Amino acid sequence: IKMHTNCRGGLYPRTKDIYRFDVPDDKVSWDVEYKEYQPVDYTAESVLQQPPWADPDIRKSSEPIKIKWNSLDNNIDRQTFGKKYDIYNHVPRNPHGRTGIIGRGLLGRWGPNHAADPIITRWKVVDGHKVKGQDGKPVLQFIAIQRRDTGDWAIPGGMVDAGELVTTTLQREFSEEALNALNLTPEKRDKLRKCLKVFFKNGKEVYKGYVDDIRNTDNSWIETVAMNFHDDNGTSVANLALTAGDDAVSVKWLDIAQSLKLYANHKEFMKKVANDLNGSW
Ligand code: RP5
Ligand code: MG
Ligand code: MG
Repeated sequence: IKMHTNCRGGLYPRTKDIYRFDVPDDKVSWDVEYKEYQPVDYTAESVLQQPPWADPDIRKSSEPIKIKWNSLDNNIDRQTFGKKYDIYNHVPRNPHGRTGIIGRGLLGRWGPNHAADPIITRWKVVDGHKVKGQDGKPVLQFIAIQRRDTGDWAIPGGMVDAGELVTTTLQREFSEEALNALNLTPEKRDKLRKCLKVFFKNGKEVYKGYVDDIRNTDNSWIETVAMNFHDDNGTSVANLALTAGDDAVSVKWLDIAQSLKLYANHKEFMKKVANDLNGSW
């Protein structure tokens, strides 16, 4: 298991005074004893108010709440892409180790919080010619958004709603964040959905698993399915007018290269895409 780094140390996102308990590299694994470990307990107010995307606070409830861990719990997918997670003190334990914080932080679900990441690519073309990178291979570009919460450039991904198909999440999040679909009239949104449907049919899986996200805690973490949708001849999605929407403040085509700096472990996904399409890295 690859060690997480983004969800360790420092101030927890969107708080002023919630600091993670320090977890040095050699104390990340639960298999290693860490006697001094005293993680802070934090769950954001927005989560405690229990919106539809959040679980109840099982540790504080008077009557027992039945949650089907490691399975499809009615509409909520509590399965992990990794090995089954353990339950300690009635709550799931992050399979990637300590984070210095217990509770759910900004995440709604105990255990895995499922997301989907649509990676839309095209070849970089200038004056009708494919641009080549230093390695002599053609340069790829992907549609990136700038996140409102951290300012980082990222894939326009989002959370899978309860009962939602991942294929739906991929297209919906892309439309909301990169095309500002939430600001369209219902008729126009419907038209857009039908147009995109064809393009979103041919996806290739790039990654499936744990995300090293700054919001992860000892009890809640993000897992994602990243899919690549490639416009090889630049005739469809490559020509879309991009407008940032929802939790994105900017959107643009970004060159895929080793020098990229992206949110969470999204750069890892880009390397895989460049490799799969034989593009420059
Ligand atoms: C990342 O956060 C995932 O890879 C996905 O891109 C995103 C989902 O969270 P929101 O964009 O909904 O905040 O961990
Ligand atoms: Mg979103
Ligand atoms: Mg998002």
